[in-house]
Amino acid sequence: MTRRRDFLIGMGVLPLGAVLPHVRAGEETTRVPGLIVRGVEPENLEFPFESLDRFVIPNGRFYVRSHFAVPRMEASSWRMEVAGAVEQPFRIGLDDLKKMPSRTITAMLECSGNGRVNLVPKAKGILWDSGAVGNAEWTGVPLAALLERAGLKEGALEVVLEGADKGRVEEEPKSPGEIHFARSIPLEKARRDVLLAYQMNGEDLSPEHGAPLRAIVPGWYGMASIKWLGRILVVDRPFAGYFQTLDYSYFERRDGLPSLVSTGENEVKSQIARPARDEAIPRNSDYRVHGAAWAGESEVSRVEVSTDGGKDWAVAKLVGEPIPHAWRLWEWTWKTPKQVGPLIVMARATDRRGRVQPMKRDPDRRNGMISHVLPVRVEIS
Ligand SMILES: Nc1nc2c(c(=O)[nH]1)N[C@H]1C(S)=C(S)[C@@H](COP(=O)(O)O)O[C@H]1N2
Ligand SMILES: [Mo]
Repeated sequence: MTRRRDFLIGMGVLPLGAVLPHVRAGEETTRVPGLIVRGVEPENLEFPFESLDRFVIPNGRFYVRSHFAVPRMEASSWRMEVAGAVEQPFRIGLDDLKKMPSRTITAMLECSGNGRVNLVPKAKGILWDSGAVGNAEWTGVPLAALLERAGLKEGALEVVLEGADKGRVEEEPKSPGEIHFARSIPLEKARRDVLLAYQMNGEDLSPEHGAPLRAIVPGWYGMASIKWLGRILVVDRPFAGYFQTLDYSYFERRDGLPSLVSTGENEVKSQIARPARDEAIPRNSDYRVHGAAWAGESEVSRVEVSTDGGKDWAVAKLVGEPIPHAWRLWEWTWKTPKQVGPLIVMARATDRRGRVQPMKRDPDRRNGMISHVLPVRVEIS
């Protein structure tokens, strides 16, 4: 019955007692055991973050965020176009891409809406809890190699990555009819560390994660990592597409003037896996508080934990070595109090740039970039 509860709560739109068309109550879908269903068409799946137990999330447990239906593409006939402000536009297939020198990186992806369920008042979009985030190994070809081959024209400014998926946004603000999911990245970032990946954790990309080819834009929120790549377009003026302006954007104040900016780099953030919300914790014992932290293009330098609502903070242990653009697991042993009753546990991360996770939500971020410290209520028993 827990699965059914997950569906109902996850969908947020179904009245209690309603049953999804092809998902029967109490039944796990064959494709998604262990993931929380947040949407069926298109399919959106959340990783239950309290189950975090390793550095790399296996493919079958990695969250899925798709705006439109998964485009059906045969890897053998798939071709990607490289065009725009380039000297030599070309099309390339998967076999030729795989002949190019490959690179493997570890990088985390976090959806800009991760944690949205915590926002008050309720914000627009899928009400993710803390599991629209994951860390994986990606293998593919650096975007720089394709740009090099195409040759950039004078004035090239940004690189637009376009997915083969398409559809209409029906609610306001409506899309101009049917559109592809597309985003741009500044040329400098595109050349420095964007990977065009055909493998995830050593396996061919699965359809829901962007087969046959997707971008990985390390250190940036997930929306930049375009799946099902169909076209790479070099442009000589800023791209202002739907998912770059009307969606996935926030207000930045310059000289007191709020100005809309496209969402880019990840904020510094830590998340607690355990204790889970409302977990009962034995009194007067050793308890392992643990989770993961990340810092976009910077590096996590410290994670602290508070068990008294934010008065005192203890420094947690960062596990392993830092890997650029990957998340960092952390842990801390809590000597739990003798006294029973409710308590608030919190974690906060700091990065090498000196950015600290804020205690309060900044409403200028609209419905995304949710990185403030979130309290986890537990029961000492
Ligand atoms: N073509 C395409 N690419 C996309 C999306 C999409 O809907 N279409 N969603 C983006 C968003 S918002 C996120 S958070 C990541 C999620 O990647 P994943 O589904 O592999 O976890 O993909 C991004 N790339
Ligand atoms: Mo996202």
